[in-house]
Amino acid sequence: MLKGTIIKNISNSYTVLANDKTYNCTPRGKFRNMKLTPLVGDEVLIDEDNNYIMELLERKNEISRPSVSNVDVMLIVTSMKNPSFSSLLLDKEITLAYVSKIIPIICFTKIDLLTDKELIDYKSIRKYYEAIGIKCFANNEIEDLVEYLINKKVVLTGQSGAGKSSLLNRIDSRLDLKTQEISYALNRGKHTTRHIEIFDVRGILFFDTPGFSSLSFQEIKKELVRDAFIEFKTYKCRYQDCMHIKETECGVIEALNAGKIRKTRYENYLKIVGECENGGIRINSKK
Ligand SMILES: Nc1nc2c(ncn2[C@@H]2O[C@H](COP(=O)(O)OP(=O)(O)O)[C@@H](O)[C@H]2O)c(=O)[nH]1
Ligand SMILES: [Mg+2]
Ligand SMILES: [Zn+2]
Repeated sequence: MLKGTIIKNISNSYTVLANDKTYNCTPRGKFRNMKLTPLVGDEVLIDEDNNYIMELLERKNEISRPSVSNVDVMLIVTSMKNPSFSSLLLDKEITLAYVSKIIPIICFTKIDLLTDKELIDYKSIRKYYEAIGIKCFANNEIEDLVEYLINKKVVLTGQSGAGKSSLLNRIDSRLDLKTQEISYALNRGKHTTRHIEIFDVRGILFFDTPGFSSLSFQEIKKELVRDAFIEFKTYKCRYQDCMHIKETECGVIEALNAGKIRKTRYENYLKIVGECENGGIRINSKK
């Protein structure tokens, strides 16, 4: 038996990378009875003589649509202009990453298009996220970014036109990906079958699929969203389960009023919580 990682899946065929070799395997073993479907990103044990996946190891995380597992980093490509910067979109992506137990990092793009005044805003936005512990890069800091991402499994996310394909090209110019396209793909349309694959780009393991297909919070509990606003945890509230909305003696609201929490960030928090499964305001007028 060998331990390996599933790096590709087409219907019931899985490519497993183990000790620098690839094996085309089919699932066997007890997990099949448990209705567990192997995902790209899964750590598995294989019977290398018969090309069987025998065992699925525990996942550290998993996202659906696209279905992948064991994502180390969500690389959020965030344009500062064309398309214009949206703090709400960024905070939604960060929140979904944390809710999915994935570390978000930000790569800002199109800094070169900013006026001096806009540059000041950019610096202050970046400084805030860095201060709360989120790694930030700009797309001209490629070597620092590569150094951080090396040997990690990465999902790229960010709105269309943000500069995802361009970023991959900057990381490795041999990729020569088409830019200005609606969707990016490392394996440009050679295959008609929809499949997911992991590509090694200078030692970074990129899932060839964009991040969250939907930014919906409808099925997410508001407490999880609260916990995803990681800086809120540094403030003490009177109530342990404080949602930092209307409670008295709330350290987060005090920090907000003291200018320690960005106003837009807090407003985004309220908007996102409002979209949650149990986050809306309930009106019990109907009988
Ligand atoms: N000025 C400028 N243009 C950029 C930058 N990054 C990407 N672009 C351009 O923005 C457009 C969209 O980029 P693309 O990589 O296709 O975005 P994607 O949809 O996220 O893959 C293309 O015309 C790129 O050349 C940047 O940092 N500065
Ligand atoms: Mg693209
Ligand atoms: Zn509070």
